[in-house]
Amino acid sequence: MAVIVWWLLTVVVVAFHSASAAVVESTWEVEYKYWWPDCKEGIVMAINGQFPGPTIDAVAGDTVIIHVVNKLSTEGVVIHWHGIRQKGTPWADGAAGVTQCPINPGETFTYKFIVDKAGTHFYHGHYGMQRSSGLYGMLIVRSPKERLIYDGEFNLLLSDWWHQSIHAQELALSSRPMRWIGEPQSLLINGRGQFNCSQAAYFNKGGEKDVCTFKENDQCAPQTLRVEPNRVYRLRIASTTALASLNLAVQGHQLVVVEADGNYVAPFTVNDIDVYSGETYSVLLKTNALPSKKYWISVGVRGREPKTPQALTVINYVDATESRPSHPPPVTPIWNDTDRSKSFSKKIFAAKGYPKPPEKSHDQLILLNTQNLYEDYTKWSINNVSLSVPVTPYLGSIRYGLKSAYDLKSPAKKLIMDNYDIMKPPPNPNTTKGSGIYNFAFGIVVDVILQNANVLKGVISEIHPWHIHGHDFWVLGYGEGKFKPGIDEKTFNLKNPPLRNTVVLYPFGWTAIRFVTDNPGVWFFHCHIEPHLHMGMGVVFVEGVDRIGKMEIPDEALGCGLTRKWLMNRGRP
Ligand SMILES: [Cu+2]
Repeated sequence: MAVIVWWLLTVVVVAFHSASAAVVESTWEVEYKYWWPDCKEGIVMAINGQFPGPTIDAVAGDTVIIHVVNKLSTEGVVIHWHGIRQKGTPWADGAAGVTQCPINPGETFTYKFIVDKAGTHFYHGHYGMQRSSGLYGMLIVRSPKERLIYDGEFNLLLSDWWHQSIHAQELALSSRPMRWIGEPQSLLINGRGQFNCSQAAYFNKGGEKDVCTFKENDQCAPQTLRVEPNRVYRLRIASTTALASLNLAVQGHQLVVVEADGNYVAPFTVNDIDVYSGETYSVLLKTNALPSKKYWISVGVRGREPKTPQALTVINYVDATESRPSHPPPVTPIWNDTDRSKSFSKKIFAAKGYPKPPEKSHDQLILLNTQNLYEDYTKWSINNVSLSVPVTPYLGSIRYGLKSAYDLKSPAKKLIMDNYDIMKPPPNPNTTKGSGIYNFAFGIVVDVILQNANVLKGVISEIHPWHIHGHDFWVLGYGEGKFKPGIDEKTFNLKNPPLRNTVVLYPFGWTAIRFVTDNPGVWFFHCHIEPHLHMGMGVVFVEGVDRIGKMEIPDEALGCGLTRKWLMNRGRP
């Protein structure tokens, strides 16, 4: 009987896979290259000589195989597939120190994983601050049965750019006292921006003299998006910024938001869209404006006082007779209008047909986000633990039971909140360092309440977009001030909360999410602002320790730290 069941299962699985699944395979050489991302020479981390890296275009169910060759002469590298859940392949998640060792210079590591679900995603470096050096690209997973109807599509990968190298930035942030890296010099759309000049200078006080002088083939020249009138285009938007929260608007056009972080949402129409680092959106744009004109796409900074000019590119109707848009670009909504941002976040609901979250959770974490000092170094802490990622990847130390590889002690599940005033600087600024590990049994429902607070000095609370690896979570709600356990749970949206992998934590407020621990592995959960993560703003979720203990993890993922030693001796003392 058991044999027959096994045989039936095999037939079903094989039939399912052979119907559509393909293999998308490439070899990528990662190396530094001189580039002109914003019309000024800089150094980018390029893939196969391209910046941004190549777009992965796959269909749900496909297997993606990427052989990453590290051609950086003196540093390791990894690549994280942002939004891909890595079911059954946690070692392919590409988070250095969490799921694998950095790939050594000259060596190759093969990422092999199934893209199980359609969506707009991206990939990026996840070692030190390498994302900020330009190691990123789009990752599109198509649905074999797309439910949206549109005539064409464009990818808009948004990033921010500094003229200072990431090594100088890392040193600045890790110095005592900390030296702040400042706001980015430029914003980039698909790796292209303009420093010190404006495409829209005709409308500025400076007039013609501030006009950009790039030539069509320059690396900083914006792509113009050529569209036909009266069609529907899907804009796939992803933000991989290191710091900036963004707002995107298309002049003269409304946007219908249809997808967030790889999940369809109930469609709603807006004039502009907020995008935080780590988020992706699809919006539908109907080309129903006057076809004789050209229109700006503008991207500007929100949430921090902007010191970086808007990034601009142009929508070009095929019949346009203008040489350039005849009106100035849309003005980015004022940076500190947080209510406007919140009202946008609160418009996002799951599309029809998405699973509702479980009614109740088995476990709850309340994670207090604070800025602190550790021996006078500036740090970010979660429940008074600033994350310090160990040399040996957690996934390996847990697989092989190497308990000395990391700090086994979990941070508190909730910090005593009663006497902590989130509206004021911490009374005791000092924090501790640790591995930030929370252990969960397989198959339970976990709520996480992210609680924001005031920073070290002044009356300031920053925006933190939190991103989870290995999962989507339901966004159950946002609130002002301090979360009230036992009371605020009653406000949770359990009817149609959106499924996402990144969610924003607003200043002086809280954000609640729920997820199911259905993916054995070790999953990073962290602020997607690169300097904040560098300064310890993250935790690590371990799911199903017993199942991790039985995994066949490729040795190549673990050739460092105590796992290297273990593998050399295969556990013999
Ligand atoms: Cu942050």
